[in-house]
Amino acid sequence: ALGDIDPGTWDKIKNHPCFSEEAHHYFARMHVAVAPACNIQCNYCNRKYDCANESRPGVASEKLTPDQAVRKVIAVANEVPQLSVLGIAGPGDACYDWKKTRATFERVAREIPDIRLCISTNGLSLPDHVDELAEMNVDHVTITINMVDPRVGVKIYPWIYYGQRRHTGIDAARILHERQMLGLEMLAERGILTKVNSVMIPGVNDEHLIEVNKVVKGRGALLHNVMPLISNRVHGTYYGLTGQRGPEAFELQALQDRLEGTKLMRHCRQCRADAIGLLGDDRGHEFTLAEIPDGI
Ligand code: CLF
Ligand code: SF4
Repeated sequence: ALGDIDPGTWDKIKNHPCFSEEAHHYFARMHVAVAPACNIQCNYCNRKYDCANESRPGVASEKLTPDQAVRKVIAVANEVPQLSVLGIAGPGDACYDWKKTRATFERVAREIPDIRLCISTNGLSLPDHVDELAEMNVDHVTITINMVDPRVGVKIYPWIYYGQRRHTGIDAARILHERQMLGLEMLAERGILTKVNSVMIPGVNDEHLIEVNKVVKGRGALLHNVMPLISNRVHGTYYGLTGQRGPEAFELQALQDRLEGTKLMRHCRQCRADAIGLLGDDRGHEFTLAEIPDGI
């Protein structure tokens, strides 16, 4: 499936478990939850999981300072030989909570120069930091793009915070869309590999994701990962977008089969913002801060 990927790109993805399906059997990623703040509101968010920007009720992540994160990355690198990628994927937005993201990447790169750096963002603040990402050798970026039409966006995003104030309605969705498109183009210009994650929300953006797929391909995205909205019933109500159900597996697959633009990622495990290990084999519980010695 990756036959038409050029050798330079292949070299960058061959040990990234999300960007290469082959790699996910052999290479591990870890997330550090250093970025709790977010600048938009997704109707489905509960800040427990990310990359995904998806919603799955669960146990809260341990939020780390950059120093704690560096200690944790070193401890994990010593225990998990397959570790190849450090990702920052929330639990808020890694580009909005930029100081902590930047400090973490800089310190980790100093300690472990060969680890690949990866970031996941909603895209609103991304254009402000693309040059710094390039300087820090962050070569994998994921943007969560759920629409390319603000009329769809208004059903997903009640507000955004941008330019020192809150925007709502069509205005909010339009600004977010423009910033996401600008971010995509800036990454492509700099040769930073970009994946688009989309949350499939039945009745809201399911058909529309066909258009999203075409548009993001046109703007240089390497991969498109369509994930199901996870909408568990909690206390009798669905936890999704305004009580929205998630898609059935067959609905997700039927949509994926219709996407003909950019290449699809189909092995996503919708990781927690503090996941560690091979995809689908989360070892995060083995590395709580309490168990990491101060001295390292
Ligand atoms: Fe993490 Fe995301 Fe980087 Fe991967 S996860 S920041 S690109 S290193 Fe991967 Fe997890 Fe799916 Fe994300 S399986 S939720 S796509
Ligand atoms: Fe939640 Fe992520 Fe949306 Fe921010 S971008 S509101 S953290 S799902």
